[in-house]
Amino acid sequence: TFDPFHYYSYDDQMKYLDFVASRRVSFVTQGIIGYSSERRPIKFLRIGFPSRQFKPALVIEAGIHAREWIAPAAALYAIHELTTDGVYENLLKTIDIYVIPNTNPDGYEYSRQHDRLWRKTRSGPRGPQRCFGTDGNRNFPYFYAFDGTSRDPCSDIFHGDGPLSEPEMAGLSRFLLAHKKTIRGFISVHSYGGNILYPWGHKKRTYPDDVRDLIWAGNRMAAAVERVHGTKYKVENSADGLYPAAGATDDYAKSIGVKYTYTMELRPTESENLAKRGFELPPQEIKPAVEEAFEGMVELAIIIRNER
Ligand code: 0X9
Ligand code: ZN
Repeated sequence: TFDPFHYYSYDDQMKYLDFVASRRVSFVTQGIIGYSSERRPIKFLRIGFPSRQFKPALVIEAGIHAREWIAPAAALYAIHELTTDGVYENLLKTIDIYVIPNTNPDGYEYSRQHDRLWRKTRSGPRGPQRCFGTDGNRNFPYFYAFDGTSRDPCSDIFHGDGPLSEPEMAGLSRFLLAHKKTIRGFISVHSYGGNILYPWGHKKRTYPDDVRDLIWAGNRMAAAVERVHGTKYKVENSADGLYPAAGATDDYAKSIGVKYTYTMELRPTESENLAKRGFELPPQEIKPAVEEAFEGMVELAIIIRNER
């Protein structure tokens, strides 16, 4: 049986998706956005009751950075709650939630088996030093390679051979374009820091026209997170608050017209981190971390539903 407060292998994550899809046939649909370099299928679930009326959609994408294990765990917890707790039934009659729990399966398994702090995909080798991997969150077409990225294939922020050079990212892009008419929200789940980051991310002091709406909704998400265990997430522009980094999923989603687009950096928060080891969030903390993150996601779903 599935324990949502455990770090699972990629195979076991996908087994859980298969299990949910087979058990809740009427309102859960499974799909594949594409295949990784090592040919692993990248699966997603669409959760929502069929409706004759227009339904907006929220997309939750996690795991693009291999070492951020709490991100796929949070996505699986969201699937678990949405498909087992009846309180979400009404919400799911008026909105569809797509969850892609792990967009970098090769990197994730490499982080589990060889190098805990691996970040990138596993394509390659490239260059004279025969280095592997591209930073998937630098591989998207909006202001590609503009700042905060590297052309060195050995760098942790290598942007790839060109926009969407990675099959995982090409798959995610195709998926977003195919559904862009319905997608109103997009959350890229990462760790760590305790932030809700809004666009644009490629350049400091550069914001979309509707940035006030994004800050407003981001503050509501942060308030929802805080109500669970008192954790204070910071709502900030990603370039101003962290650093400029071009070619990320959040900017790409915004650039194709998704209104409410965020990156969530889960626990540990920056202030806790001295004691808490960054990406290696201890298993005892999975539960509070995913519980609070989930409330932030639900809050955005409610906002989108109310604007329909
Ligand atoms: O650098 C990143 O890709 C993200 N931080 S992480 O520590 N998880 O690697 C932040 C991405 C924020 N979004 C943009 N800069 N567009
Ligand atoms: Zn990350």
